[in-house]
Amino acid sequence: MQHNNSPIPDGGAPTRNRPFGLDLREPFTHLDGFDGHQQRRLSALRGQFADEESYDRLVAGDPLVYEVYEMHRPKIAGELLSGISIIHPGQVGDEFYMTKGHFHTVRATSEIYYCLHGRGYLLMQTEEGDWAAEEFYPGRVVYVPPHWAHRSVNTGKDDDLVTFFSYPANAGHDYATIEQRGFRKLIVSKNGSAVIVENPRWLAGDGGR
Ligand code: S6P
Ligand code: ZN
Repeated sequence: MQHNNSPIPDGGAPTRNRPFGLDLREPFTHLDGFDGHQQRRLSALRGQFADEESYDRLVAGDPLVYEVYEMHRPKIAGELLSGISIIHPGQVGDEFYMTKGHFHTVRATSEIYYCLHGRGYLLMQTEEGDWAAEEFYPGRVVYVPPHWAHRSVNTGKDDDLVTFFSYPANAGHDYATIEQRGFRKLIVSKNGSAVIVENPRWLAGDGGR
């Protein structure tokens, strides 16, 4: 394995300028090949869970909800960003742990996910209110077309949901639209199963019109 690390013009972080490979194998606990590691705790998801009473109770301990390992590349068209998302198991009320969810700032950019471990869904929606939920299980690929917001949801009882993702490096992240409007659907536990229900607090957008 040959890595030629040199400064990159847009951020100064070292990057690899030669082809390289990475092993992604169980257990997904030592992801040394990645450059960045972010952790998101429950406090980062304020306003996103339907059961506010349960949220307020749980946020006092601020549990770790998910982690993202990233491979740094210049954030320019032609490059790809990729990494691993690990959503830990848990619920707020009857709603499963999930990511914040976002649109790409450059709406015309897509993304691809590959599930390595666990069970869950990729919940998606357009600004016009169309929605979709694609299941995650090991070996499953999910494609997010341009213009679709996306949020990963871990429906496993005790298990992490682990996915590999890749998307155009110039995509950017628009979190504000989802923070303000929410997702149209919630994924909740009902009698031991994961079910998709309406989000009563979802604010339909105008599709930018
Ligand atoms: C980025 C891609 C993933 C998410 C990650 C965490 O475009 O979709 O890397 O960033 O799954 O989700 P979020 O919504 O907190 O960025
Ligand atoms: Zn994305």
